[in-house]
Amino acid sequence: MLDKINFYQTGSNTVGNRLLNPAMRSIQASVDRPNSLISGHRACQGCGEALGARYAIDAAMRATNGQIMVVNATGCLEVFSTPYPESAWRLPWVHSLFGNTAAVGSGLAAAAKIRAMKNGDTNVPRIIAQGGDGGTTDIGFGPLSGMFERNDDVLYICYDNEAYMNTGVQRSSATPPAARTATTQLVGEHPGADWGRGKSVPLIAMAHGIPYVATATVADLRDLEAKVTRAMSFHGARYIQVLVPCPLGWGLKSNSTVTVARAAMESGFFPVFEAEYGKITSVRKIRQKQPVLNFLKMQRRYAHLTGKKADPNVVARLQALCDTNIKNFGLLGDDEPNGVPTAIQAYERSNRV
Ligand SMILES: Cc1ncc(C[n+]2csc(CCOP(=O)(O)OP(=O)(O)O)c2C)c(N)n1
Ligand code: SF4
Ligand SMILES: [Mg+2]
Repeated sequence: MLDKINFYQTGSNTVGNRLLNPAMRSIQASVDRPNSLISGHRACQGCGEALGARYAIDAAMRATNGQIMVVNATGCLEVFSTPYPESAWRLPWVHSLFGNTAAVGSGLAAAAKIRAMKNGDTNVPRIIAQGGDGGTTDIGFGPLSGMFERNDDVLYICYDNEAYMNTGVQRSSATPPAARTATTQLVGEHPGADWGRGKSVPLIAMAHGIPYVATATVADLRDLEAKVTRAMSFHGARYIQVLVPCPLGWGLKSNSTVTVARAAMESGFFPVFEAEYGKITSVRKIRQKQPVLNFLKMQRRYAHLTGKKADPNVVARLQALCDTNIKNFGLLGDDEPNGVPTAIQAYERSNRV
């Protein structure tokens, strides 16, 4: 008897899957894809930020019929894509300072609206502001909170690689505990980044009550595309934080960017969810639960936790953070979020001696 042929790809959401119904295909599977961020830029091989930005901005272009203007904070994304006088962007794109991206986005949104009103034009360009975690969670945080509070019509995308990569891997308020960076060395009682510090900007964004907040990773690019598309269906302030592993800063093999992002998601290290007007509306469930050790083992920034001299208590502490995320966000099975999820930092702070 002949073996049954299984077209495994037919029902999968594999990026580039041309066997799917056209309406369900990734924009990258289409010959008409906008190619907003074109090849030839100078990102490192395997850069998660380049991958995330390409998918996010192409999805926004599709959702708005190409009516997008982008403001970009200083950081790797700006430096590798736009070494003056060249640029790999193929859409209207403005370089801002490191800390004022959200403010420039707010100004552009107001200008676009007024210009359209004056001209009787109904086709108002939509604005996206984007930057790294340092530019977003630290230096640009004030303008970002202002943009949220005024409900300015801007989608802000933070590409979170958990440190200031462009200037040599310094710690940001998105750097997770125990990670080695240039400014959190392996010294003292608790080597690497401090415990009980940092902040969750997605949860802070939710507390502003803005129309849309989401997290995503480059391990699920269809999910990222869907979230950007959903974000563009709202007016007002919106925020998406995308986990984008950085081979250089995390000490990864350049072909493991997606694998490590998946481990972050499947261990509960980086909870993936979306929220509307301050309430969680969906959670991307863990499909194949992984221990946090899988995530740690792939990265040299965590080599001190996986070698012979590793302290198992530190790994257990990181596992406890993941378990707290799993519980708080309801990441497993039919579990519901546990009331208003709290940041993992709250767990650590409340357990401090
Ligand atoms: C006011 C100011 N301070 C410092 C810098 C130097 N600087 C440029 S990019 C950067 C780090 C960017 O980190 P992040 O926002 O996380 O983006 P990444 O490079 O990691 O993608 C720093 C510190 C600057 N350009 N402006
Ligand atoms: S340092 Fe990291 S974020 Fe910057 S271009 Fe290289 S891989 Fe991308
Ligand atoms: Mg960064």
